[in-house]
Amino acid sequence: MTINKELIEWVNQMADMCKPDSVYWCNGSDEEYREMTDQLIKNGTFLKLNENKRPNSYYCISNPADVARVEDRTFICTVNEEDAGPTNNWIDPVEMKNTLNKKFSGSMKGRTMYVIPFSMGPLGSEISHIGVEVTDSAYVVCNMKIMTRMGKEVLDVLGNGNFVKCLHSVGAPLEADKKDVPWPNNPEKYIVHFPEEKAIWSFGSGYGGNALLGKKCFALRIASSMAREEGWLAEHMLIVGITPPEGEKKYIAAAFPSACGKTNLAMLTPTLPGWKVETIGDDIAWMKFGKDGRLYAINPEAGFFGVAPGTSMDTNPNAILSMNKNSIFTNVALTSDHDVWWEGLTSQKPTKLTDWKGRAWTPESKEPAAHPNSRFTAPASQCPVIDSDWENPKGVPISAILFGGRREDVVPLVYEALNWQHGTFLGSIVSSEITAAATGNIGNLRHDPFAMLPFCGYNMGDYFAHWLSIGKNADQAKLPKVFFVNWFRKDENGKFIWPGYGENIRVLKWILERVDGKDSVVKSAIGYLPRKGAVDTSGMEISPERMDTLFEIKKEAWLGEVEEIKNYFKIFGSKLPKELDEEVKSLEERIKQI
Ligand code: TSX
Ligand code: MN
Repeated sequence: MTINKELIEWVNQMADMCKPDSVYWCNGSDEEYREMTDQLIKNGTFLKLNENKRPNSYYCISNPADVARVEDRTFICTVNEEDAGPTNNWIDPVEMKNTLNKKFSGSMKGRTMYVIPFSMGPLGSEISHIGVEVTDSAYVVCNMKIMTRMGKEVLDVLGNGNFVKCLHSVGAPLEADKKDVPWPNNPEKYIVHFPEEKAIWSFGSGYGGNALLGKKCFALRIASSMAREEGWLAEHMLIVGITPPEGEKKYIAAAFPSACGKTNLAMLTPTLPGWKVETIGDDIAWMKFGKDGRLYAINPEAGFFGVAPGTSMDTNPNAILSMNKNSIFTNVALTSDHDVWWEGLTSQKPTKLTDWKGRAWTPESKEPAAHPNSRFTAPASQCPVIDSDWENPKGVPISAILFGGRREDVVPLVYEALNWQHGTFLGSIVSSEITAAATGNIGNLRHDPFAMLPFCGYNMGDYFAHWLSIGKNADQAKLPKVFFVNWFRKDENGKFIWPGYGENIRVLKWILERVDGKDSVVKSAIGYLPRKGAVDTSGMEISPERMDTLFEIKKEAWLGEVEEIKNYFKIFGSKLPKELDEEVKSLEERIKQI
């Protein structure tokens, strides 16, 4: 199986603690996948979807108490509390290990412990890293098969090398002769990271980022901490290649908070004739400098774990086509002919459905048929616009980095940072208006620096400093240019001014022209704005006056924004890099001069 003594020893230790009935090493084969899905069907966890409509695809509903990431149960356990910082929950690692040793003791009784060797990133790429997840959930194994490169080949590449230790248990030991439930979990949940040990211990949840440990836990929280040590970047960013009608393809990376349509931008269907957008990834980017001094990015994942509601042939046809086979659906609604449905999939609601709680549903029902955080798990290789270089071990060179948020006022459609330091400042001030009632008061601003608030595995102040140092140590001419975008500005009647979606290619076009050095900007108090007429609106119904409102810089509103930023920056205390403090102050000075 493996020659890696440390791995064998660790698996033995975990089995001694968790006391599973058996230990199974996953090989990643299609045959193994079939055995797992058969078993999940037998257990009532999976339902096979209509083979004629959606081959080799499965339907699954979770326990209603286990439907999303649990940020208040997520911990960064560093020796020093300051290393976790003000945006993370911290507990002393020794104390946490004590607590968790008890939780995991016998937690896999009556179950199989699956050992999943996986690679984040193309096998053997210098930017990739290997993890091993041990889990008592076959649902996790099936999802990891789609979301990562998983199985035997990974052990060959690993050899005697290092790996990230990922321990997962749903925390529901099975008593002898007791029948299992379809979605075992534990009301007490712990999503725990030990960055100094490169280990993850996750207890009690079987859902998404809580349980598929390669994604948020490893590829963002642990990897961000590794990246800081080793001088690279692990970011919550999509990556796309953009090809002009008669021009060279360029790659950009973009970070947005949730509910801003990251997956939609990652698979954009451009409205401008002759333009092409191709997908490298929709969620995570690992970026390292190449020998030529440019920043190269890989997508560490192999699949999409996307929010289903709102995804349709209108909003994101390439996502819909990615999931037409070999996919898993969790907490969406089930149609009478055993296919899937969710709010926004079709304008006409089906007359009869089974909702995500397994109840009969009709359009008159009070609650949505699909859970708002319901998901599709689909292989990236099935995306019709997947980039030919998406598995290139070298990665793709990044020409521009975009930050953005959902802001109905104040923030223009697009502007460009003055330089890398100012770009780092723009990343640090990312914020979004809250759209989901569950997350807080609708309309309130939630600061989400670099869209990394729930995903930074160390002190966010040190993270800002890391971004600054990346810029200081690089060849300035080869650094990506930084931009800020906002698709969500509204007019005085509360209507979106910009049509968004495929029309966003017009903004991307301007960005690529800037990368090419085109003189299409005016300097403003907040950064470079497009010159009048520089954003291509040909064939689009939008008046020049309405375009102007998209770029309006309101003095009073921006002074309010500065106060908001200054106030937010206080939480970082002495960890706030002086450069960012200087950036707020000079922004304020420039606005006062308007
Ligand atoms: O994903 C979105 N994008 C990016 C697309 C590449 N959404 C959906 C956000 C929730 C996930 C958007 N919503 C975008 C957008 O650019 N813009 C908007 C706002 C909007 C919504 C509806 C319309 C226009 C703008 N409809 C009409 O104009 C008819
Ligand atoms: Mn994400």
